[in-house]
Amino acid sequence: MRSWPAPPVPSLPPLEQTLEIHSTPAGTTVPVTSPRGLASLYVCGITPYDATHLGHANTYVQFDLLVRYWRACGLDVNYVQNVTDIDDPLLERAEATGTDWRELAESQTELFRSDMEALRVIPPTTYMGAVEMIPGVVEDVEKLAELGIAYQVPAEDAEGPDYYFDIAAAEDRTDWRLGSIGGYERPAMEELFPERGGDPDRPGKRDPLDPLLWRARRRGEPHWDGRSLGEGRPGWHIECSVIARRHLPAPFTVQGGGSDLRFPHHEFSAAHATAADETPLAEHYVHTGMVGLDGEKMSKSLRNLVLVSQLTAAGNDPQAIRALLLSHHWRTDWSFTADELAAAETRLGRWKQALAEAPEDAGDAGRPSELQYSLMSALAGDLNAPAALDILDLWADGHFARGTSGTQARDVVDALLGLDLGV
Ligand code: 5CA
Ligand code: ZN
Repeated sequence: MRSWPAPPVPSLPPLEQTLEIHSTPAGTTVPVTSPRGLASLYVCGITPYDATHLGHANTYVQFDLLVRYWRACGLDVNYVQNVTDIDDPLLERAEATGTDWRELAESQTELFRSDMEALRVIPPTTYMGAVEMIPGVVEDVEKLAELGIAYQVPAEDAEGPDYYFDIAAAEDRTDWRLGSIGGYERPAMEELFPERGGDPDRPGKRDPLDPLLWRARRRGEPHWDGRSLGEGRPGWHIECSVIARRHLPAPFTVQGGGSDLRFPHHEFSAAHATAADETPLAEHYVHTGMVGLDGEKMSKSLRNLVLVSQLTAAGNDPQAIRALLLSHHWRTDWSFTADELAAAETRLGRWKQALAEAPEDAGDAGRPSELQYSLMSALAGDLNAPAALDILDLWADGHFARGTSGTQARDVVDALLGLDLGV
């Protein structure tokens, strides 16, 4: 699938740095290593039935920070992102609005692309829709069925059976354990499962938490050839498991998404992968905080969305939106306020002003500037963007004047934080 145009990223003088990041299964901050100069990332993409809200934007801007940091460390970054372009919520919205589901998905994906471009988010190396990956999903579900880790559940309203993942069988035969990725205890998982697309009460399941792998063709629903599985469409978690494993090394470095994906999504994507390949899906699982409005999580179902496109249409500078997002640590939950956006705009203005007044010194361009050292050390410790922005405030107050020229400052702020202070 087509992604979006890449923003220009200035190259910086090489400065090797370490990285520590908070990984959910570890429950703490852990060192991230990238042997052979390669780093690999999968971030769960949108379900395109509504446009980009600030929560989505936050997730992708925060992972953009990771991509930019890795690149500044001289690493090659292989980044994959999916689009869940076939799933229940998309079909329900299409039905409710009398739209063709494909048109809905395409129009909302297009809006997402333009929002990402406006926010100067570096596009993934591979951008892939679930629909494009259906043959791979079929292959993996067939494999899981052969291994005895997937089983059939008869579906009254379909000609063939649905396929479910057998948690107990997977625990028996692999190193994966329920809860080992998302870090939840069983009671919490039982509460979250039905809230996040699960069907605990479906008759015929071996464990109420067993997730759907393949849904048999229903009347009026889109369907694809499933070979021995029969016609149907993919479950949600297997989609990301397959897309990631077909495009990234196993295990890849970081699996990312919002904290709402800790369970069931990342728990089961990882379980499916381990069951199919006997290899963990990823080394680290990184979950961004939830952005809310008036104390509630911003979500399509609650209809309390602040859309990036609305903010920009109302005249807000996308760079101020980006600065607002980065002023919150990626791991914290927070709520949007117009006052904070206005404050971010003022702060951005100060940085631009400082750049316009910064001295030029062409002689030192080949060496890392003082500002580059400081920003990269802030990011090395759990990608601390708020600390990086505080450093920019200090720079604007003249603290790095001797060790950093205007050109160096502009390049380093652009390359690491994705903010172009020159315009
Ligand atoms: N398509 C699936 C992932 S495979 C999905 O969750 N789509 S989504 O459109 O609902 O969300 C897209 C991304 O934004 C996910 O990584 C999700 O965790 C994140 N996200 C959703 N709502 C918020 C929010 N309120 N705050 C922060 N991140 C959010
Ligand atoms: Zn996903």
